[in-house]
Order: sequence, then C-alpha cells, then structure tokens
Amino acid sequence: MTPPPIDDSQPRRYRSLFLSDLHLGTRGTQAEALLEFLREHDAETVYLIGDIVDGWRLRSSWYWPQTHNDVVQKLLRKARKGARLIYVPGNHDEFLRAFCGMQFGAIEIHDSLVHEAADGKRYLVIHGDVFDVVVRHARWLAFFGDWAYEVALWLSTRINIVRRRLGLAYWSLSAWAKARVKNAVNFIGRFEETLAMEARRRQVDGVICGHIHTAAIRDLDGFTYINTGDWVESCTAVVEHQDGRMELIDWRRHSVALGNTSQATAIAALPQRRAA
Ligand SMILES: [Mn+2]
Repeated sequence: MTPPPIDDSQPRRYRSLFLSDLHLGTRGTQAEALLEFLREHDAETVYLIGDIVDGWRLRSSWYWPQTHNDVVQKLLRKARKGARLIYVPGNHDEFLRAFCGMQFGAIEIHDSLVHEAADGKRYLVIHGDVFDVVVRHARWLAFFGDWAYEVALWLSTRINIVRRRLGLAYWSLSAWAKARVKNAVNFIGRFEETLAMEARRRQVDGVICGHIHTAAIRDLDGFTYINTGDWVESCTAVVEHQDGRMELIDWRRHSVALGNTSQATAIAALPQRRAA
C-alpha cells in the first residue's frame, strides 16, 4: 500500500514544539540543520527550554554568524504568525532569568512552568541545571531528606552565580559525566530520577527539560521524563501531536544539511516517523 501523498510545501503542524540547548553564539551550533528543521515544523506553542543563546561563551569571544541570526528571525517569525513563544532560560542564558514572568510581544519568559498537554497530562517545563548539585550529592541528600534538597537547590544557583563572577566556567553535569565515561550512564540516570522526584513534588505527571544534551522520552514509575536533547550534537526536538502524544524527532536522520544527500529520502522517511 502506498502512503498518502504529503504536501511538502507546508510545514508539519503540531500542538507544541520543544527545543533546548541551541547554544547560539558558539561554533558548535548546528544552525543549518536547525533552520531546515524550523522550516519544516510549526506549532501553536514553541517552548525554548534554555541555553538558547550562549551568553557565557559570547562574553569571552564574540561569534555570531548570519545563520544564528536567521535562527532567531525564524523563531520570531513563528511568533508573528501567531505562535506562542515561551522562553525558559538555562544556565548559559541566565541573564534572561531577570525577566522571568515578563512578556515581550508574543514572547513570554518563565523560570519554569507547567504545560498541559491535549490529553490532560501536566508537565513541568524547566531547563534542569538547578538539579546539578542534587544529582552530584544524591546519596547524601536522600539521607537528609527534603530540607537538604531545598538547601541544595538554593546553593546550586548561588554557587554558579559566584563561579561566573570569578570568571569560572559553569559546572556542567554533562561535561563532568562525559569525562568519566564509565559513570556517565549512572549520572544521566540519576539526573532523570532527580527530575522525576521534582515532578512528584510539584504534583505533575512528567517533566520536559534539557541541559544534559541527552534526548529521551522515558517512563519512570509512572512519570514521564522528556529531554529535548540539543542542537550541538544530537539535533533533536520533541513535538506534541494534536492528541497530546509526545514524539522525539531525531533530525540527524532527515537533515540534508548534515549530509543526508537525498532530500527525497528525507521526505519519504517522514510519514513513517509520524506514525511511530
Ligand atoms: Mn544547561
């Protein structure tokens, strides 16, 4: 049976689109692939879940090519055409955290917020960096309980403010875990568990975050852990279908910019991915 023809001139339209860790302003950003992805995917609400612009890196050396401008323009254009654009700052764009709760035209800035999906499921949307300290000291914190957990979250924010003032790099969980490859799986697992714990505390059904650059949609004891990945290595995003179903899109498998030589192959693969 041949699949029904799809109209390739129109972008695929979703209820929501979740992106994080673009790290615009660094050489690592896969801007071409991202532009391609944004051309083909539209949504009623677009969530930008932190580390969108890399302020830490821009402070030390200015790198802002035209393609990075194009990404920003493309996102603003979606807002002009009626999309709700929600920006949840991360640690690399924490300068925007001063504007949390404010609205600039169609763009809203939130420290974290709850997304209600079409199926009624409620997700906490948060970048995730604040849990670094909790993840590092998980065993201790489990021992001391809720109070220590609160203190650790508070400390995590303060420690990195101080580190930045001293000109030190942000303490990155993913970089730290990668340097200890054997433990990386362990630590990613612990990050996921910590976020699930936070979801439980806030009485939501799941969490949608970024930060560790490892995309996933996982069920953890009834909680849904969703990580959008990044646009440095993985080139992934999460979409919510009209019925509330969440899907992880691995754009590397479809991107022409990333070396997929046949546009036809990329497009032919899309209907299957949609049905998955
Ligand atoms: Mn981050």
